[in-house]
Amino acid sequence: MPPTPTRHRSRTRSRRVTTLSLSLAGVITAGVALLGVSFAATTPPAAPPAQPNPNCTLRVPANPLTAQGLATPYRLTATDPAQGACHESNANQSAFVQATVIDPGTGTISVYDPLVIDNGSTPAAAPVVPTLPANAVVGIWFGYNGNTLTLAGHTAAGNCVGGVPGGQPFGQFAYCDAPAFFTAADTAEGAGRLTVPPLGTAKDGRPCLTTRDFGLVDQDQSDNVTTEYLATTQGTIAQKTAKNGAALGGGATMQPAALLNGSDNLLLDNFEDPALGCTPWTAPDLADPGSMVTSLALNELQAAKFQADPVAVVPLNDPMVTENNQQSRNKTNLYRAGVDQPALGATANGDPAAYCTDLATVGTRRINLDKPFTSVAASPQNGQTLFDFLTQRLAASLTNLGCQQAGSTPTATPTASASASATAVPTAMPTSTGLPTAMPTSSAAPTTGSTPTSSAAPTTGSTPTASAAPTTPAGGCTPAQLLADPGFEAGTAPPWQATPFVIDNSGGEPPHSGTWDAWLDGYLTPHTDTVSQQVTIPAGCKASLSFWLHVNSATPNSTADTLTVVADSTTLATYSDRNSASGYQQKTLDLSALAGRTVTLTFTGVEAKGSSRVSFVLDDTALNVS
Ligand SMILES: [Ca+2]
Ligand SMILES: [Ca+2]
Repeated sequence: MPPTPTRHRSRTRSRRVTTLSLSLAGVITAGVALLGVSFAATTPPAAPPAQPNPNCTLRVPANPLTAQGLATPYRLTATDPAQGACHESNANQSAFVQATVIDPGTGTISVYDPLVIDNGSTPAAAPVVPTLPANAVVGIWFGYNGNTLTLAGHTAAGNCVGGVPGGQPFGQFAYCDAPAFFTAADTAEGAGRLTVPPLGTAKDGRPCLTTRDFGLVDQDQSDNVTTEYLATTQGTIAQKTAKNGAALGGGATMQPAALLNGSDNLLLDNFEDPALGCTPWTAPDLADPGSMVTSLALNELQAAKFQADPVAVVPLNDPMVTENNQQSRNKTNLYRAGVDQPALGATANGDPAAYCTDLATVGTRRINLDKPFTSVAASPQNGQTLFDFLTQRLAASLTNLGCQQAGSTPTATPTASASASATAVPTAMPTSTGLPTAMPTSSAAPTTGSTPTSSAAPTTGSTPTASAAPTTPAGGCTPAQLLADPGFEAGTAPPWQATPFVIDNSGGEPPHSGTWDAWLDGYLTPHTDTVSQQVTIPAGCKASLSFWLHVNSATPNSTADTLTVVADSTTLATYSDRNSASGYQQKTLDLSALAGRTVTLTFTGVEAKGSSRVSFVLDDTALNVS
């Protein structure tokens, strides 16, 4: 894909979104500021600049894969000192290191989080020297709260990879000897020495999430780590251990919260799992006896073994694997090798459009499915529910991945859907505090008048006119279209009555025209959605109900999942998986027998199997009388 100005802008923006939304920077900086005021008289902390240098370099110590190397602090410096200093205690600049260790003889896995300190400083407490098993295989992963972390120092000794040699770094991510770790883990598992624990079942009845579930991933999946550090108000850093927590005296000299790395892994292990009643896989912390901790490597091992289709693996348009905003197969494969993902091939081919489609459909529906749990759960963003956080993160990811340009799903009207999704995504963003049900009502309204009226009228006009013209009832009937908001462009109910998330502008299932459609089901779990409207059909009229239907089923030969059209209790039509098609098809039903009655028209979508996904999507309805 050739680079475009839009892609360049989105790349920059994606970094900001990732950092801002996931780093907990707000929480921590607020706390630092408070303490800074309280202790200003005695301990003047170096106030972080308003715009801290977002690009820092981490110096890898000697022999990084040995016990002594793990216990030697990594040193943070500015990549370009002219852009300002880098301070590990500044939550916007913090870099994080996480090692995971396997004993190939026993298959035992443990975790060790090496320390990061400012270059030229000393740790708040000396790192614990871990005891490693004989022949231990050590993988190291990095995360970063700024934009671009560059590795320097003894990178060759650690087989460290931060990007294509001589090219741009991945950004917030790097690793040392990760492929060797995963190979050793796979070998141990194959030999029965290592058992990867199953995912368990979430409160929503679905398997617990993994870092390769489209319900969790964002534009740069499988990035960053779950490492936490303790920081003093003087800016010195220590490993987060029980001993250090006690020895350093708690609140008196410590920053009030640990330094955290905004990451997909942290989101999964610390927020999604607790909200959904799931438990992340943990292993002993070699720096903190008795403590069990999570790690990126554990997450990826579990995802590799248990994530069901569709499996999210790093796509070619992930901003961390592009090079000068161009896709790079080499860089994509390097990244994937560091997180135990298959190289590009016939499967897992990195197709941006497929990734966009799965993110928009599977991702949207899982987030909606989990709303009862995530809307009452904490998120990494202070004052924001987990549901709101996930909704905005998904919308930003679709934008940052250029999913509109990629054309996520073939539709009858590609131009309309492209512009529709483009407007839909940013609209959802500003609703940070409000409940998501209210989402883009206001901004969607202007579209309503123009688009649906003009586009819906001609389409629907043709069919009924032909049949109605020859026989005008003797009593006379004023021709009219009776349904309110026939293209769902109001973006809300009423005039339609609908179950949650049916009236949708996520672009996950693109509309037939305009920005909105009625998207029933698509949850990959047994689920029923309805959308209905009451209408009075005048006596003496012939009546014709038409609508555009898109059925998207993973099992197109099945008849288990159904969409029924009912007028009060009279079933007018039933569709099923067998009506699957790549785009919309217009359906027309004769309602003349209902003349003189007031009835409620109800579309009911039943996702019955739950073992395979089905979506029924409606748009541009019309009830024409004549
Ligand atoms: Ca990410
Ligand atoms: Ca529409």
